[in-house]
Amino acid sequence: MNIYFAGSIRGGREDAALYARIIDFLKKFGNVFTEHIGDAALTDQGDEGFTDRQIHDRDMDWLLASDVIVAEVTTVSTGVGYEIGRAVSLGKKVICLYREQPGKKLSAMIAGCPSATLVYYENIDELELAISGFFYGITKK
Ligand code: 6IA
Repeated sequence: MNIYFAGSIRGGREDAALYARIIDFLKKFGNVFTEHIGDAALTDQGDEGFTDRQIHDRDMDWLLASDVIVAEVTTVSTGVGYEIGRAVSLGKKVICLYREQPGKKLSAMIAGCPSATLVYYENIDELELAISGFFYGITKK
């Protein structure tokens, strides 16, 4: 099972430590292409030594090679939204993870997308349970 984890980079790195925990957990279920997204050293300003075009093309190759896209969508990110849209149109299995924020609402384009599974969670235990349930559901089919 190849897994693409999507989380905010230029949208803001407030949840980087949480991404790292999710990525660690996802490794129980398969190979995670995008481990760098949990890297605390990756800021919203760095460039990793790649051009934007190289980043885009590499990520699209990984997305194409993935069976499942897991997106943490609490921090608003144009790139994550784009990846979800591309994944849905490629017919990939998509799960979006969202922590409710006071005074903020998840984009209707994600909350209203019938092709993506949406999980609202409050803590890591709920998150891990939901991820396990999702993978159990797709592997027993
Ligand atoms: O719009 P955002 O930057 O928040 O988009 C984040 C999403 O786009 C992530 O899920 C990644 O898969 C992808 N992405 C965006 N930038 C990068 C990147 N380095 N490396 C890998 N994936 C990326 C760019 C470093 C940046 C700080 C300039």
